[in-house]
Amino acid sequence: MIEIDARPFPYSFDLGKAALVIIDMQRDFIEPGGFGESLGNDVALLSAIVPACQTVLSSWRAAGGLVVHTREAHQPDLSDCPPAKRNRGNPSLRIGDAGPMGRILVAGEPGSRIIPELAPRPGEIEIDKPGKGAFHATPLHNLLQQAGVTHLIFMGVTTEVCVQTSMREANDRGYDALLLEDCTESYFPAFKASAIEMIRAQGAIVGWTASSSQLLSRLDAAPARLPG
Ligand code: C5J
Repeated sequence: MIEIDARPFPYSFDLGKAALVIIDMQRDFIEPGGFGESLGNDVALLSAIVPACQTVLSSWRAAGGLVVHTREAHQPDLSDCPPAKRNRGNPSLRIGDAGPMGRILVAGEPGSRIIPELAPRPGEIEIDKPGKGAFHATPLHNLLQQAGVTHLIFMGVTTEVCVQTSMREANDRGYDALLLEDCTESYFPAFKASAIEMIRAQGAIVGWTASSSQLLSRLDAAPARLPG
């Protein structure tokens, strides 16, 4: 059992029943010249977390933990993108339109790929999700149940949109979820701060938060888990 000095109180998990969930670290949100930047966002805020995410991913893999990567990506025919989603946001650059890195938020397009620094490896779970939450209209819950997972450790972007939504969905499905504060970011720093407060308020109503160093110090001391 690994115990982390998290907030609002310690978070304990068994590595064999936990997964590291990396939300939407895709080129269109993180890289200069992508969709996020074309909307006027400062993507440097988001790319600043990449080294911390890499360190956690590398240690998690070395410890033998399960990894889940998500992408916010729709089918090419947009059959999984309801008008309520497509018609909002930026009216001049909508989901499915040609963007700077291919069709925006469409599966398989260059902009929808995970950034190379965090590229998925064979055996890791990859989820294309049509919603903000990682569980909505995806096989994620079934896959985690089959693997006996009870605890989820979250990283990724953006804190108040897809990360927080996924953590709320996880809580509703019975998972204990922890967010690594320095491994998540928003285009709006005040929204990140508020989301973190909301997650851990009222006795971890959504989940726990901690720094990556708090996880790493425990993970590096834990015996590596053998696959299978
Ligand atoms: C994510 C978004 N991934 N902000 N999407 O948070 O639209």
